[in-house]
Amino acid sequence: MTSPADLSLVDEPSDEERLFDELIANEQRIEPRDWMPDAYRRTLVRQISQHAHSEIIGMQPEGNWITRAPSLKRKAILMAKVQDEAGHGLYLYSAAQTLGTTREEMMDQLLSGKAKYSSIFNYPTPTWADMGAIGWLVDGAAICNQVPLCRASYGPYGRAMVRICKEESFHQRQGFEILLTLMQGTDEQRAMAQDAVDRWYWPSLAMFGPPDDQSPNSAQSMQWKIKRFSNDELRQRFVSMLVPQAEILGVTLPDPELRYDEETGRYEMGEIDWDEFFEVLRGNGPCNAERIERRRTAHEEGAWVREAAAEYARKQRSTLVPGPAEGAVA
Ligand code: BYC
Repeated sequence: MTSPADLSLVDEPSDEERLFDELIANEQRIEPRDWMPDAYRRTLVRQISQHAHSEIIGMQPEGNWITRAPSLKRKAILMAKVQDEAGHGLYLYSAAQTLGTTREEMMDQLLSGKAKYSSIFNYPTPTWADMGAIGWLVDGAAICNQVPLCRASYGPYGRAMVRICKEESFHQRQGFEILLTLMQGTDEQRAMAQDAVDRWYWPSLAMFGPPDDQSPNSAQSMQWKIKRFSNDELRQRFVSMLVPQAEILGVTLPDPELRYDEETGRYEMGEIDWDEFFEVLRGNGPCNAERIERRRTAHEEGAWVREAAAEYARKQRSTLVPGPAEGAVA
């Protein structure tokens, strides 16, 4: 029979756990070699790898417009933006690798459909104005969500986010500027901009994830200080950022129920179509199949690059100048 003394031993946190809890409580960072609970590690790998996949898949809707952007300057800007997204994916895969998961494992999970990536990238980009709406709304949502992640308790993730957020700010401005230019153009251009905003507004609100009462991971992630704000709090912050910017642009946000409540100091909004969101997560969005197929093909066609890079690294290692202890010449 277990005595009360034995039970108290079972419940007692280990020294490692105590140190981990202390670091979190004191706003200090957890680093790759520190002890961490398995669930903390798993949560980080899940979130960081999903984030990395989102950046990589997120290159497709815009990559689609590089050759068709309306001027050389706009092509160059868009190309730089898409390259930034590749870079963000790489910082994030590297951060996830510090937790003991290989790049190959993460890529397999993406290509087999096991890993999620952001719902937003399963929508099509039929017009040039979509580049404006993605920058303004999607990168705008990304900034709201990601600035607090710069303070995430896991060091490599937080540090990667600092650089990513700086670049996201530029992305958001370039999107805003595309829409502003269109809104100062012809009736047709204004209609194109409004149509893109109509199509991207709701999916960009859904990007923040399910409502707080249906978000299974939020409470624990906030306790671990990976997430600093809940999905609904960030969505609210995003809408309050958009309203004055929409006025400057002269576009209408497509939510007839949107209004500021003086009493609560919050925006009241219409209902997001969560059935649509969960369908997209199940792989049934307008572009899910196309996005994964494109990534799979790119991965297969890029095999020779990975092989060449691995061979180059092997050769570099084998021709390394020996250190003084092994090869010092008198
Ligand atoms: N799409 O308990 P919850 C970018 C999943 S890249 C798909 O609230 P959590 C950009 C969620 O994963 C933008 N799935 O989860 C790139 C969970 O499923 P699992 C990407 C979603 O993790 C290129 C389940 O729903 N940003 O900006 O606490 C060009 C329950 O959710 C989504 C990031 O990845 C979604 N929208 O909170 C332009 C930011 N939402 O994993 C722009 C980092 C939720 O249990 N990630 N799910 O099977 C985060 O901040 C958090 O992971 C989330 C979700 C707020 C997204």
